[in-house]
Amino acid sequence: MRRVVCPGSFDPVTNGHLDIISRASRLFDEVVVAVMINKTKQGLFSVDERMQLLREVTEEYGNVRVDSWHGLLVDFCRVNDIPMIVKGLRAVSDYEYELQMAQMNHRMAGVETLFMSTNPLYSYLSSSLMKEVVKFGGDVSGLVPELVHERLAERLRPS
Ligand code: COD
Repeated sequence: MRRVVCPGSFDPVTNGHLDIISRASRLFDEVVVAVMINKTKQGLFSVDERMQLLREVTEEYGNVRVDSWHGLLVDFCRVNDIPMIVKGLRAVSDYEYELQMAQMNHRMAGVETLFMSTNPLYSYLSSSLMKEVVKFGGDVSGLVPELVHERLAERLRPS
């Protein structure tokens, strides 16, 4: 079975993330979306909430599983028998850090990283930008799944 992991914080999932996950789901037998837990960073959504949102918006793909992990991504790969990481590259600014992580992950465990170029429709999206825009009353419809849009509005603009 050809299995890959799409790791991230997903606080919350955006259409940029989803574009990469859906394209990976067409190329591989199983895509595991891993919510990586960073205990030093307080997220807007809890890890369970992020996982639930991811499950609901990826359900239609049929071969996507959502999990979480605290620690090194390569250890998650080892435990789950995953040889490859799939990442989206938005811009040159992503490249340097992503290359560093890809090389370190290969050095530590022989895990490969596949970079997919971002859909230009979503190349400027990040979870932080979505949170900031919603917080100050802006509209992010079409940039995040509708369900995420609703949850962001509930959380950041409570009436
Ligand atoms: N278009 C396409 N792809 C996108 C977009 C977009 N608009 N936005 C994000 N992505 C992709 C990118 O590939 C990105 O890497 C991934 O989605 C996740 O994005 P975020 O913002 O949710 O998550 P990050 O960048 O905070 O995630 C970083 C990781 C958690 C993946 C990384 O820090 C990690 O692997 N940590 C685990 C600990 C570890 O192993 N550290 C050592 C690394 S060598």
